[in-house]
Amino acid sequence: MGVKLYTLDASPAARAAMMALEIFNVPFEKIDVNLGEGEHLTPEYLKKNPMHTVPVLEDGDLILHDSHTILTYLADTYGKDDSWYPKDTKKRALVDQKLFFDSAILYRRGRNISTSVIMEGKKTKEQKHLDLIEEAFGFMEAFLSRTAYIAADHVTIADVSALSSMSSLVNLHKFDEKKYPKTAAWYKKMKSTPYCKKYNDHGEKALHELVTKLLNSWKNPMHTVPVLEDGDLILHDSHTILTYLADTYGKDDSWYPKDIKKRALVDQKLFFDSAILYARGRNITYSVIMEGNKTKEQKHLDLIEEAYGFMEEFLSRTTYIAADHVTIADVSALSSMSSMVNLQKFDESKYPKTAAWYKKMKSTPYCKKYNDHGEKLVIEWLAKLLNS
Ligand SMILES: N[C@@H](CCC(=O)N[C@@H](CS)C(=O)NCC(=O)O)C(=O)O
Repeated sequence: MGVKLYTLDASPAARAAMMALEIFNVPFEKIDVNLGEGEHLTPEYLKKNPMHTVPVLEDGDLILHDSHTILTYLADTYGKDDSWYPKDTKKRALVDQKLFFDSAILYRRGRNISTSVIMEGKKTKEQKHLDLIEEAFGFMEAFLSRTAYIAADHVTIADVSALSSMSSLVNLHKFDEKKYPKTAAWYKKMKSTPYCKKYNDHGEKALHELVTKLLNSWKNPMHTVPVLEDGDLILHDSHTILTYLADTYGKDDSWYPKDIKKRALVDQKLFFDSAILYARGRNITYSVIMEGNKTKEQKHLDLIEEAYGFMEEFLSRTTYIAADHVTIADVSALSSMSSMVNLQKFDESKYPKTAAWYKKMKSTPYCKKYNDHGEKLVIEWLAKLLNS
């Protein structure tokens, strides 16, 4: 009867157990327990672990829950020597102390937040929970100022346990490397280990993505980026963000006029960007990236061609798309155009006014700083998918 581990990649406790199995070279059957589907609450699972947590280790007739116990058992049973978990009672006590520290402090303080967001549907991280994580970072720094690893001058199972918890904590609360230099160095070392790469990093990312998604779903029920937070105001939709920023932080009203008629012309072009320019580029990016289509549909390309025509018409009337000076409507159109020209050939001789406007807008410092890199990433991503 081989070793079985009931596990879940996103769980820090389960990741510690998987890393230990790897370290002690124990082949195991990985049985994923989907907590979201309630697989940990079935009568069979509760028989193995009345506390319905992952991980659970089965080794022959022994069934163990609690990752820390699993680590000590694996080290004692499968460790080639006692360096990971010393037999010397004093040295062992120091490792145990840090395992209990992980159980009660490091792991628990991360779980405060993940439980409140995932299980209780809380929409923000509570400050008191963040303060407790900050304090825990301080404890780590104090330990690592005394020994190179958290329980000794060499790596022990306590580091493996703390690593899985820390890797979740740093995603929940900013970890200031300058404030905690010893912990930062220890963390870097632990993160570079092969067992961490194999059994921690993927699950760490999965948990981080889940928590971020749940927190953002409150900020933006439409789950799009960008979302702007300015104090207690949360705004989604780039066009609204642009109007808000111009109204609130603009030195004068040239980017977004206060005069109702002039403003209406800018609004018109913002809606044009939202419904036509941006949407017609997204037709293609969505079909390739989200739906896995391997070619650009001709009807989508035709719609882009038509949109170029609209731009040319607007720019034959005014120098910029909503006025004779630059406005936020140009900024919005610039980001959409810079994606479209990579999707459908933009013929400069057919659209000379648009070509001149585009060149001018592309040479602005804000475009170079915040548009060009992202534009390039999307082109590369699409090219890869279309050629795959
Ligand atoms: N002290 C336990 C904590 C395990 C734990 O709470 N696991 C979480 C996932 S990280 C879990 O299974 N939660 C489901 C539940 O409590 O019902 C250990 O180290 O194994």
